[in-house]
Amino acid sequence: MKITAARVIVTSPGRNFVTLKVLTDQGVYGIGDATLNGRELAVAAYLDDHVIPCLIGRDPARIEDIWQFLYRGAYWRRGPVTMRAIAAVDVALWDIKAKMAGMPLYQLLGGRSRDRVLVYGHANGADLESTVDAVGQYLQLGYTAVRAQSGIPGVAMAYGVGRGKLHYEPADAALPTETVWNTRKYLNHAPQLFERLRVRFGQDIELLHDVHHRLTPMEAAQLGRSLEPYRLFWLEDATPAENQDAFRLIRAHTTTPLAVGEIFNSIWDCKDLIQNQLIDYIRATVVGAGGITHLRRIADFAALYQVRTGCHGATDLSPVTMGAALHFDTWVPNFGIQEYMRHSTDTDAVFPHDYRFEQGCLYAGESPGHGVDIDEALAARFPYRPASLPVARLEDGTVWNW
Ligand code: EZ4
Ligand code: CO
Repeated sequence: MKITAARVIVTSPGRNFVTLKVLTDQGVYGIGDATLNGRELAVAAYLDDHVIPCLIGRDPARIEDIWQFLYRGAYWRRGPVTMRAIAAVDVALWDIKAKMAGMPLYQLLGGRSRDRVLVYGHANGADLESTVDAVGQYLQLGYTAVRAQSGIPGVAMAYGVGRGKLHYEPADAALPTETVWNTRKYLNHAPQLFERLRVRFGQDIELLHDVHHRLTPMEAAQLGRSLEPYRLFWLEDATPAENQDAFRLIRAHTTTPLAVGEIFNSIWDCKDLIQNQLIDYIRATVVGAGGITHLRRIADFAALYQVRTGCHGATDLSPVTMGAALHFDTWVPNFGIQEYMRHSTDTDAVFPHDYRFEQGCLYAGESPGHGVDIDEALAARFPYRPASLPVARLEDGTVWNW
């Protein structure tokens, strides 16, 4: 069996996606996601100029060998652009292998470890009251786990507050929108949100919160401690993770569970946090961390330390990543939770898929492969539009972590 061609499809059915389609001499093809929010064309060029020419003529069954070739062979290892390109190839090859085997992908990984995949939705509102209402809406839709983010009085455009009810799309302009951040107001406000949520909805639902890298280690420790009465499922990205020792300090001061890793792209980003037991959930995902081949290596390592998975699943991860992630989640023994932001109807139409939502859980489909395709004719009707993630500044003008 040989790879005969591969092409990159860039489409924007509501937001930008980069998709790789790998074709073979047996008529079977595979699909992979290569979307990197705000930097889409860099990955498309990396695939077109440097990866696809190396794929032609190779045996698509040699997934591990092709992964090693693209990773070690580049000499310049890791990085978000390279690793997303590798992920796209890897997921497309797993798709081909599973289609050839006539099996859903989770069967090839080792079979089912659970009946369904617990997901959490994204509730947000401009103020406390509307955020509480938004959480209520998710509960009505059947969710049992909800991430809550609220606008903060005196902070214009706080992280995580969208314009629509079920959608939140931060990449909102061709050039980065500049937002303003105030840590003091946030630290005063966040516990009030979770106090209200527990009063209104009780103790049995799972509540999550994303700090989005905004705090220093000691501020994060204070927040973790002030949220302890509300028993969060996790507190995410409490401080930037380049210096992983920072999490020792947070850990020493709070029992609130910690999640990190949506921007990680290899096991080397995860290693110290995991082996020092500084986190509880690892957020690395199929598209971000080198595909199924590499993510399962991360998950197996995490299992040694009772760290569980919590794959990133925002809307900038295409339905192809969601489909692949659900097969991964169905298999992985140390599963924790899966993030699930609903895609727009246009996105769902461009990417026909067989996963489905029911009662707060997603179910991987049973069709051979990962179960997600791309309608190329429809994709062509939604051309690429430049869209950047925002930038945050403190009130004195200092650039901060968005
Ligand atoms: O802001 O994926 O937990 N989810 C998140 C996301 C990220 C976006 C950035 O592209 O933090 O919503
Ligand atoms: Co996040």
